[in-house]
Amino acid sequence: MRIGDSWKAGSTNEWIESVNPYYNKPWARIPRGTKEDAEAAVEAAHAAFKGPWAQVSPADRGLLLYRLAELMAENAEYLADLEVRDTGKLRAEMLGNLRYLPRWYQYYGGLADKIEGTVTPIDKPGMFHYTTYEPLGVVTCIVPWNSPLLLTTMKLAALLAAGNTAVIKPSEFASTSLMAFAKLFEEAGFPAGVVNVVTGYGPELGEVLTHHPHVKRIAFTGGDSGGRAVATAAAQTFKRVSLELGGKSPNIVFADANQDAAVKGVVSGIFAATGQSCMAGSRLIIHRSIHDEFVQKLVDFVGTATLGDPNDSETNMGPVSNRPQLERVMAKIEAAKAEGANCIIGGKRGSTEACGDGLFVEPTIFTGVTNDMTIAREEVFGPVLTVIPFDTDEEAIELANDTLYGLAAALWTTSIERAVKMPKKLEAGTIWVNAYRVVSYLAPFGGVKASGVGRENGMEAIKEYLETKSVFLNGNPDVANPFVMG
Ligand code: TXE
Repeated sequence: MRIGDSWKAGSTNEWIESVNPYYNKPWARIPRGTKEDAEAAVEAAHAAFKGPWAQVSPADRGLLLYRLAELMAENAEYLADLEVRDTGKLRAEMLGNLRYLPRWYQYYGGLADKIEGTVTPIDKPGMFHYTTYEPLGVVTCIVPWNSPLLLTTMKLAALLAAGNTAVIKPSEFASTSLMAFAKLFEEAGFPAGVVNVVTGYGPELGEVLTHHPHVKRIAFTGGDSGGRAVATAAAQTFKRVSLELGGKSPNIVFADANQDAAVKGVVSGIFAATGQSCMAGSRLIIHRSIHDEFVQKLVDFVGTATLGDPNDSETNMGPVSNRPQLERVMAKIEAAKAEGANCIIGGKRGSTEACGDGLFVEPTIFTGVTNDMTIAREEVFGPVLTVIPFDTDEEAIELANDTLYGLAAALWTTSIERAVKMPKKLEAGTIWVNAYRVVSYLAPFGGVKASGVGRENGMEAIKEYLETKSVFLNGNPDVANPFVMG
């Protein structure tokens, strides 16, 4: 683990095996950090915040972030390789991510010296008023296993540009890329303690990372139950929190859609990354008049998807990332069958030769689904699509919004009228029209309802890591009536 200026095993010298889900074999071991280790990391981050990091000017913070971006680009292949081994996700996707992620550090590096306060036209005679934006202090980043570096970067670039320090807690299932990434901060010239990485189990480390008085903010991405635990803990000491908790996102296909493009959009929404994406388009909401034709096209397309080695450029879908997740996905598939949904493709463990001993699940589609079935309500976080027909635009919106979640939604249409009207009616943080699974460092990302609170990416994300200070200067020689508010 990276704590302050040193590399440490856990204080009890216990280790957690990291399993490569393609071979279904351990390939690395990571320290099982303890509460004492988490405490040391928070102290190191706090010391850096009060000490050397506070001495670095905003412009120089920006230069450090640019240097980090260069190092990340130079190490893209290596970091992508670690993520593929830990998560089983396609090398093509992880390397694509790694080549894009430096943009976040460049963008926020550029913003670091543009955090300007305001002068207020204050309504108090003889007074002058201004605001400044100040960093918060130590920020805890708690991230899941599906895209460790992407989901960390969406927090870290903005929080560092704003002048905070960080303790990162990767998932116990996928820690190695963040440990390797931590090395680059030293090389880039960041003072020790600005970025710390502690590994281990969430609830154990969470007792410090979400409670410690020096932690001023928590940025969390993960499942509902982890998110609820973190938010509850944060409430005890009134820490600021952002939560990105996944979803049950609707992908709506209208009768006037370009069907071939929509088929690809639906596939990218739910089968890319083997469905292990917070923004997965897991509910296809489709106009009844094209239901049969579209579903047939989808089955034909999905039927040709190749499961196998994530390093092979011919592979379309890798394994599920870890055994507990595999078991959750299979249990949800069985429950959907028992509930009466009609499994028209997939529904089983992947068993081709290329799947070997890997944790594969076949791409699975259920028709005959109603929106009240469990399979249409709970996040599966796997390659499982439910198909729900609609008759009118109003019904499509009603079905799309009839969910606890609200991370993303997409619509496929050639009607400019629908393209303009529908986004206003959809309850989701991100809307795509004739696209799916597009993310940019420039575009705010986050959810509504049970998909969470707060936004990452884009200009406004930097404010998530800043405190506004309001300063009144009294130019009057005296104080007016002291018993009445000024
Ligand atoms: O997530 P967890 P898991 C969903 C998906 C999946 C389910 C569970 O449906 O099936 O969540 O996945 C840390 N205090 N998503 O178990 O537990 C944990 O160690 C502090 C959606 O992997 O939420 C890890 O680092 N930390 C999602 C991180 O939280 C705690 C991505 C996320 O783990 C903690 C992944 C605690 N009490 C899964 N409990 C998305 N939004 O993209 C856990 N953690």
